[in-house]
Amino acid sequence: MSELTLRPAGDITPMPGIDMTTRLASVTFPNPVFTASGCAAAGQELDQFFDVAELGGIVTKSIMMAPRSGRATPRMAETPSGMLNSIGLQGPGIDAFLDKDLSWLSHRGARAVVSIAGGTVDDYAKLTAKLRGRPGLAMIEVNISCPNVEDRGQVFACDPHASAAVIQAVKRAAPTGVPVFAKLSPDVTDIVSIAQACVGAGADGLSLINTLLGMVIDTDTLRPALAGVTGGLSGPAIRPVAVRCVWQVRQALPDVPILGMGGIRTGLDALEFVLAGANAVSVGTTVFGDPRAPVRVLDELARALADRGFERFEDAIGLAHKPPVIHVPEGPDPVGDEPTPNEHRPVSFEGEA
Ligand code: RRO
Repeated sequence: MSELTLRPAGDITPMPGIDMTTRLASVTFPNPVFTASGCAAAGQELDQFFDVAELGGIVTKSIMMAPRSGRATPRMAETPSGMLNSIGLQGPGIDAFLDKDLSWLSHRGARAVVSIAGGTVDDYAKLTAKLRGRPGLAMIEVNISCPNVEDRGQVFACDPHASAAVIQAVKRAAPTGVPVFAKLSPDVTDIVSIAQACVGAGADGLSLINTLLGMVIDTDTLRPALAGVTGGLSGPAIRPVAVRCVWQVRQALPDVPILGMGGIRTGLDALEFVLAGANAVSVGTTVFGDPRAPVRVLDELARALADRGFERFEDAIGLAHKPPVIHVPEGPDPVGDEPTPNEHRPVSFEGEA
């Protein structure tokens, strides 16, 4: 890894006796809570609310080669338990991002997960090449699933061959030791086949999920609420979809690291993703209402694990895929077919992975 300035886990807020470290491919992070791409730019705005280096990582807003103003306004609409966005990849372009944002994150001692987005395979390769040798770069998230593009054919993550072509190009250009994660869309018939194509092309891990394509019509104007007509749906409304995607991909690819996201508001929401198979989680939409949410979720997750008898975060990853463990106290064997009192007790897990 090139000049990576990672803070040691000891600098992080103490957890209640839990080892919160998590490994994503070749990189070990001090804890499993990250920001989500697009919800906190490059972290500067959040730094007034907490130390951005306290999180496992800061996932930056997807960056393209050139500066881009994005879609016309209005770009946001409220939805039941969620939000619709149609930002359209607004950003300063890779050169300004590297000079201003990535260097700031590195200076702050944060672990930067840089999200990249392109219109062509070549764009992705060029963006990746620009990231070589950059201090503070912990990981690359390859956004192949932005719903807010002119042409649905540009959503690489809707097609396994297109996804694989992007990932292969990024892997060829990526700095050694920096994991490459593919960010997938839930808007496909079979997310597992896309995940397999990405891993087959060299992805070191998967980010699950991007927003779902949605639409709101304003019943006063009688027209679409967003200027871009459709947008990406995020927030708690999509959490069960996201948990399902993490579950299915973990089932099919048991050894591939997953960064899970989609409507996480609390530590228990995060725990759901972890039990489904996420090795780490991103907290996104909820920061608009509660900018301290990522550190709060981290604290709540650590406490939730402690309350359930875990000593290591990693022991909880994918646990929901295992059969429940029923504890039967020692004593004389029950006679007959009647259930013993113990059989009515809640099932408990002893943190075994
Ligand atoms: O910028 C956006 O409109 C956007 C992106 Br890049 C994305 O990946 N997901 C989303 O909901 N919006």
